[in-house]
Amino acid sequence: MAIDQHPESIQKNIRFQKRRNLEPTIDELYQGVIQGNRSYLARAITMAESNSEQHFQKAQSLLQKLLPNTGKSIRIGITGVPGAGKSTFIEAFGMHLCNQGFRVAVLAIDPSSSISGGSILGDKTRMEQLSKHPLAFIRPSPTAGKLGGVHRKTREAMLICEAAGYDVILIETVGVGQSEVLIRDMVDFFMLLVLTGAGDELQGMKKGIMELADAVIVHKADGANKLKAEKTRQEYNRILHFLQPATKGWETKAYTCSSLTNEGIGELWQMIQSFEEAGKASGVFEARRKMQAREWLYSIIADQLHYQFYHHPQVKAELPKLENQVIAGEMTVASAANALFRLFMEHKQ
Ligand SMILES: Nc1nc2c(ncn2[C@@H]2O[C@H](COP(=O)(O)OP(=O)(O)OP(=O)(O)O)[C@@H](O)[C@H]2O)c(=O)[nH]1
Ligand SMILES: [Mg+2]
Repeated sequence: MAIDQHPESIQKNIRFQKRRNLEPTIDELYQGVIQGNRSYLARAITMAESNSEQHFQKAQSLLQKLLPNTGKSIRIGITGVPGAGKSTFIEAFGMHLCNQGFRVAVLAIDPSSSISGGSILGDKTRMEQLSKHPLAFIRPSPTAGKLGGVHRKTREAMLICEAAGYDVILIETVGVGQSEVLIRDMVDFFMLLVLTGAGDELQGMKKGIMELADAVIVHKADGANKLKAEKTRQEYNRILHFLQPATKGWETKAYTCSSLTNEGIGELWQMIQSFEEAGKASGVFEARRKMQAREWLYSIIADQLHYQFYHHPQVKAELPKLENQVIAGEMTVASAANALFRLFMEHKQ
């Protein structure tokens, strides 16, 4: 039977079935995302995360269309050493927000994902309730690829979630060096989760990381650990007092909370709301977003240049020889680099 001989509702279904395996158009993705359809949201993010050139172009057209619908959420970054309880905290904090009617998107940045090939973060087992909540959307870390690393992809996923109407974006990243700086550049509010009994650790903790934070959370402040947590909080406050605050006009302080008992979770959300209000009133909030967009542009240019250079056929062919000459002390570093750049410029692709 021809499709137009069926009643209209069935026709629709058949068309849907037929197209189910086809890739949605940019317009379908756009409509789906702004209507908050989770399946389209997930497909749009998958497209932005894809390493295929064709998907990259399509995702860019989609993002361009979505851009006016982005920017309305509060973007919160959460870092801390492995086991600090980041995922458990996101579960408790996210549930607190969802129960107040906020829509919460959870993204993860796993800088090692290009090596391990999978995500160790954003684990749904630690976010059992949240992953089932209709107001929450959880997305594991993308893997790095040739068209930019995990940071570009996470940034774009964040914009797509905003266009889909999510009010709060939580980004989890494991605290191991460089990733904190990169995540700081994409969020409005950045929190560092720490543990108690960190006396020595406190001394050795990199000042740089604490200077990126808008709040230091002494986590797992429950049971026998509660008193210790309070002491640790005071120690952190003493140190923070001497450090440069991350956000102009905002004093970075230490707080305690427990994701098991939920104690302190509500207060943290109130504190973040005060941060947003104060920053919006003073203009600091908007100024940071503008600076982040500007820096993002330069980082994408740098990524692209890096990629183009190292994938340039002549450069690829010559690089090992020149590298050997440099190592053998037969050629200076600068002249080897110059020779490669000449090849890159002369043989434009
Ligand atoms: N007592 C107590 N334990 C907690 C709390 N939050 C997390 N934990 C425990 O700490 C352990 C680590 O928690 P995760 O949430 O997986 O920690 P994480 O920082 O996300 O770890 P990675 O993703 O591996 O970096 C788990 O065994 C949790 O049950 C808390 O508030 N109190
Ligand atoms: Mg985790």
